[in-house]
Amino acid sequence: GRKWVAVRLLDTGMKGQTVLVRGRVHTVRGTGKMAFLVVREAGCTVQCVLSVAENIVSKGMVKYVNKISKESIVDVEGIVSVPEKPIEGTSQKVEIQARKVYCISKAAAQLPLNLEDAARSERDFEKAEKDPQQGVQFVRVGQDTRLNNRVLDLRTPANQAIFRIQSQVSTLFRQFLLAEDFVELHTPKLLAGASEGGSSVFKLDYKGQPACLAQSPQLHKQMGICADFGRVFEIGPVFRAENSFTHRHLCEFTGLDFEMEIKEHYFEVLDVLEAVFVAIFDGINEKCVKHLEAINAQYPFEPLQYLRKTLRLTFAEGVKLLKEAGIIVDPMADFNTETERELGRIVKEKFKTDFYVLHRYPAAIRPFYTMPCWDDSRYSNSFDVFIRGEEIISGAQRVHDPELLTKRAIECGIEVNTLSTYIDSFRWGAVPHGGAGVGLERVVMLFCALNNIRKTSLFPRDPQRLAP
Ligand code: ATP
Ligand code: AMO
Repeated sequence: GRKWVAVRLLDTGMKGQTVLVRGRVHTVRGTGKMAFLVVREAGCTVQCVLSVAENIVSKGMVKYVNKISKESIVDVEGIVSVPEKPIEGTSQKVEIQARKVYCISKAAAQLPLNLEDAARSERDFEKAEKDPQQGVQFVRVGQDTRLNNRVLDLRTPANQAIFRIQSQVSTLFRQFLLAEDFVELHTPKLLAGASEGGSSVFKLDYKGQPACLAQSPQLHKQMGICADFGRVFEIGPVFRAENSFTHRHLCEFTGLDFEMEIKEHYFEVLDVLEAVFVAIFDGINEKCVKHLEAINAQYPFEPLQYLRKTLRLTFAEGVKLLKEAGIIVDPMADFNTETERELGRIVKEKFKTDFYVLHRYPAAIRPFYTMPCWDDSRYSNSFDVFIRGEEIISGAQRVHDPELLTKRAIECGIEVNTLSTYIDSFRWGAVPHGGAGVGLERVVMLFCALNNIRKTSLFPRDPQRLAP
């Protein structure tokens, strides 16, 4: 019978048709005789016009619609029409000449943030400040107000787009790996000990036993390899009791992890990883055009530049590039955030890419499970991957010899007793293997050049935030 249409699907081809749409009251303005109701659904907007002329709707109906509070849910029945020029501030090219409006759920009259303000770009604010004659008063919505009222904040077009892109990233990751013969596993998140070093672990009581929240699926994804799954991956929560309050650290994030048998060289892991990411970037650019536009409208950014064949530099080459630019760093110590960014700028300039791999890190700055290089044990078969000079991925070949693994754990000051079942899995024969861990929120943040990881975390957890 009745034709329900999603707001985003309304187009000029439906001219003259009677449709039903459900959405939120984005804005409503009117006179005694007319009401202009902008209905929003999933970040897309359409104008619905109510007019008493020619007895299309009653005066009472216009009055009623003018009073519906913003963000209420309404059903609108009407005829699709095509205005001469697109209605400013709406995303769809059509209008609806409304016949009936039903309010399905009323929103509170006072909202903690104004959705129109929350969707404005920095450019809008600058324009309004330069041009006070216009008399428009925009209110900047601060990060805490947004995060405290995240459900409302998430309704903006840019936020809708961010999380739809995030969903694409994990979908593309999963699809690519499944096609490459990987198996999706789910590893435990309650563990007896730390997997990435003790300082950033959440401790808890497990029925009287000391326990931790998993800092990564590291140990169990490797045990999946020892259990003969050959190639495994997981998409799941990762917990880190980070102390630092930075733009790129969360206390809970989503890890995209994989682990695989290595036949000859850790470059086999990089081959898979780089192919996955080219597929992810291509996939977003192809499938998320509208979402990228919505993000750009609020947070303008340069599109990500990446090569068909990803650039691989050794850590030592990175040190050399920095030196040539006059930046002297300790060749055996990790780069700090500023140096990483600087190297990102140098690489972009020289190789025309925002996405690259740095490998063969000094062994001393990698986790205990990392395989040292066979030709020089001061270095390791490890890598980090960067977007715009910031780390999104860490990975390596792993030590699969139980004696060496025990020795490395002790040297790194890890409590070996909590690792005994992990180390034991290598005593029953273990194939050489390696893998990587990706931070999903960082991928989306850096793909879109956003300035804070809280923008790409649905309900962020940081050292000061445990709600909503
Ligand atoms: P990984 O755990 O793989 O290293 P990460 O991106 O979380 O991933 P960190 O180990 O936290 O990296 O830090 C990497 C580099 O960033 C370090 O060398 C450190 O110098 C720098 N860094 C970390 N935290 C901060 C901070 N709060 N402020 C400034 N720099 C930081
Ligand atoms: P690492 O500790 O580097 O490696 O973590 C892997 C990736 O996870 C992301 N990440 C974070 N994202 C948000 N907030 C944080 N606090 C945070 N910490 C890390 C980053 C990082 O590159 N077991 C190894 C991976 C492996 O070798 O397979 C590991 O956990 O994007």
